[in-house]
Amino acid sequence: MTALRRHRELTRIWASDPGWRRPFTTVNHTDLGRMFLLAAIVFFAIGGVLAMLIRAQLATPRSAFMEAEVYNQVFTMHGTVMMFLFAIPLFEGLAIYLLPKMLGTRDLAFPRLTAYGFWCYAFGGSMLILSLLAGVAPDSGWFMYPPLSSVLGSPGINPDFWLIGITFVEISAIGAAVEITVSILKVRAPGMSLARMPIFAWYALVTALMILTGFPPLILGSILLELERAFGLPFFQPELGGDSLLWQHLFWLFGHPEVYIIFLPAAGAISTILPVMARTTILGYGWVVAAAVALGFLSFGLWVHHMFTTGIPHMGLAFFSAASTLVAVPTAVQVFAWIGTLWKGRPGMHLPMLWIMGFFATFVIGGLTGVMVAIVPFDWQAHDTTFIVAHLHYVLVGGFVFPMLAALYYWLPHLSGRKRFFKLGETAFWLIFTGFHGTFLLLHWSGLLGQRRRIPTYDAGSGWEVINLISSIGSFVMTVGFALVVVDVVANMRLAVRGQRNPWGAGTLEWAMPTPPPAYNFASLPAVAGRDPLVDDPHLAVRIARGEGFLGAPRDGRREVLVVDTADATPEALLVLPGNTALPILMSAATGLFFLSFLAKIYWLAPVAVGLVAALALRWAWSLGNRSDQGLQDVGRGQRLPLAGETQGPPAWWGSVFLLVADATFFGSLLFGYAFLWTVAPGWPPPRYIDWTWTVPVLALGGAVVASGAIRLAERWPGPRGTGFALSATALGQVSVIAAMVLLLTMVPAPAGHAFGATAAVLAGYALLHGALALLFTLYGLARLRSGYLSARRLTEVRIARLWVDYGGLVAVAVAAATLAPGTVQ
Ligand code: HEM
Ligand SMILES: [Cu+2]
Repeated sequence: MTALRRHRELTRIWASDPGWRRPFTTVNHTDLGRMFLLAAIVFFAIGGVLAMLIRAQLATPRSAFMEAEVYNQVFTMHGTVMMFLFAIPLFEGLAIYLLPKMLGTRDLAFPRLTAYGFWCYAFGGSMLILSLLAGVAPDSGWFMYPPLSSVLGSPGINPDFWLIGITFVEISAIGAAVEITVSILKVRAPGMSLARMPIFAWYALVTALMILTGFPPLILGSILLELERAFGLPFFQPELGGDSLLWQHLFWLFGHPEVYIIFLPAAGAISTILPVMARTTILGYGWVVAAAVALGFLSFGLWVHHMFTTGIPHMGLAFFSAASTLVAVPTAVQVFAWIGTLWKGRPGMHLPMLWIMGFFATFVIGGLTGVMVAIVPFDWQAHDTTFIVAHLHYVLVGGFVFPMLAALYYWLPHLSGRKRFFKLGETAFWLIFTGFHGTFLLLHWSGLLGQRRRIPTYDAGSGWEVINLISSIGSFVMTVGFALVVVDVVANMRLAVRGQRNPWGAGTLEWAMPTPPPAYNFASLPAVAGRDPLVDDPHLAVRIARGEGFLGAPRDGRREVLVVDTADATPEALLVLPGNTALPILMSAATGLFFLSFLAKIYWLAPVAVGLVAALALRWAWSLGNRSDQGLQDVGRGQRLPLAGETQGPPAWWGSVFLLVADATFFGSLLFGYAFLWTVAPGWPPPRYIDWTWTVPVLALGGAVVASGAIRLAERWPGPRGTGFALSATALGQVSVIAAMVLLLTMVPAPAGHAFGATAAVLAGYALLHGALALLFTLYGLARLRSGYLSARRLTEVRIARLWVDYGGLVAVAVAAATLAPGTVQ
């Protein structure tokens, strides 16, 4: 087959639908990555306009530009938009666009999930922006502390938009994180062992795992606060056994890791770009990876440093203060690796490099003020002043926006296929860089002079006037710079001349394809033998196009990629990916309907929406798999592999595993909250606990044991009838678990009366939901068996069901123990 015919054939297979349908039905990671990036940039512009409004208001004392109520909405939405709708999605977009290309493959593991995540993000984000346009935007600060955000402090609908909209958006973050994790671990080019992985993939992996364990506490907190606001369950009300500090713990359990979730991708971009700019390889690859992993772990032990002023015991203060300063160590390892890389290379001052220099200058200051506020007595002074505003922008803008601008200019030739011609970028750099420091440097000082953050105005004669005027002028200069970047990028995307492939002389695989990239990325998948395949073999791109790699012979219109062993990347299986479909956008619309029903308090709509989602999910899942064993398939280079669905651990199974990791973190946070209230909150013990009964634990434990045992039997494939029998037994066990949880729910004392009843109800509800899910998975397995989709080799559905059955049983038993224990101890 000639290279041209191969190109045509693969394009026909992988291309998105033509015309207006393209964005709505595409499941292609290049398209969706671009859509994510574009949406994130639009939200950045919105957040930027809000920032300009803030600076306009604060430019002069006694300003009448905005009323206090409006100001509250504006700064809350600025923080919210920047953190949730810009920073995280920009990482997701970059990872979705880049990862398959860097990993030497054609798409991510779950293309339809990518699309579903995008639409959840787009719909949820639009909900928040609509609230702003309607003048009812959230106004209690981006971290939504109750009681300010509870019904007492905010009786209006404003906080509901935040709680519901952000939860909707976070679905997309969890989805993307599962996708990114599984793709990095299982869908790479053959031969790309973990130690040969591009460094960006390591950072993306750590970030994705942090999203999986960092976001669930926030989702839990949002659900609890929304339950309190809508139905009066008093999780955060001290008079009724709640505690508003519980929110702060849950929020910062998410919020501090969030800072690293934002910083790590930026560091990943730097570790990728810097060596190329310095015409060398990164110094201490292993150390840098270890530092990234260490940062990931450490950042979960630090959340309390956002709560130094809330009356934490002294031992706790000392511990969290020490741990917070400890973070400087892995950060320093990274910074020294970068400096060493510059040292051993021959750095060229291209525009991406200029941005990296800007990052260094800014981020180091942010890191230093970070160490300052990690010291408890200093924080007691600086807390809630503009010192913190300055610190957090040095870290977020210096540590994220600047590196992302470096990334933008580094990968721009890849996105556009053109050579940069309009050099507005350098001017823009200087405007943004000076504008940034003009805006924020002096705010450190005004903070020390006592200017509090979030104040709508201040008096003349406070001594802060000059600083604030300078700051506002600086932000104006910065905005002009950002506008120039947009003009520059658009001009270069549309008008510049075609450029050559791999203009920077990089070694990673994303440059081994024509630019802008074809729908299928690689005409054949390269076999990788080193960390910089393009340096090792300058003719790699040609050989890939000639079909000398794997899967160079397109067949049956199937979208094919390879699944590899996690550690050493030997090929394991052939994975066939789904094609274009509108299912993701429909399912996301149905999910949105569910959230809207709560926002509008039309509760009968919620079960309708759940039904719709379930029906669509069924269609989604049913379309996968085969009704007969396919046996070994030719994958090129003389190798034959089974289909992923005929192996033990296909990507779908791994996807469930990592989804369960997030789910278990959610449950763990719930148990933590329960223990926290029980031991710390005032107003305990409650008027009534649950009386001990044998029925609940016996039904739960018995059902769980039967279900888990039976599904193991089903997995051993005693034949179609035997498996059918075993799955039916599993379902029966599951019914017993569900019955136990329903019974438990009826025994819970009035949830609106005390936080104990409220928490017990949520725990039982959670276990009930997981019992139902496990039952659904089991029944689905039965239906698949009846229709001939299962065989001794094709057991993926049963294996996935087993994960959920085991988890559901475990949760039910834990919930029964946790809710019945206090009454028994008493
Ligand atoms: C682009 C230029 C930016 C400017 C001029 C700017 C300006 C400001 C100002 C003046 C405040 C303080 C509001 C107050 O205390 O009354 C603020 C708050 C904040 N900013 Fe920015 N900002 C910018 C970019 C960003 C970015 C990129 C992020 C995050 C990625 C961010 C995140 C935040 C957060 C989280 C707050 C706290 C909001 C709150 O108090 O609830 N900002 N910003
Ligand atoms: Cu922190």
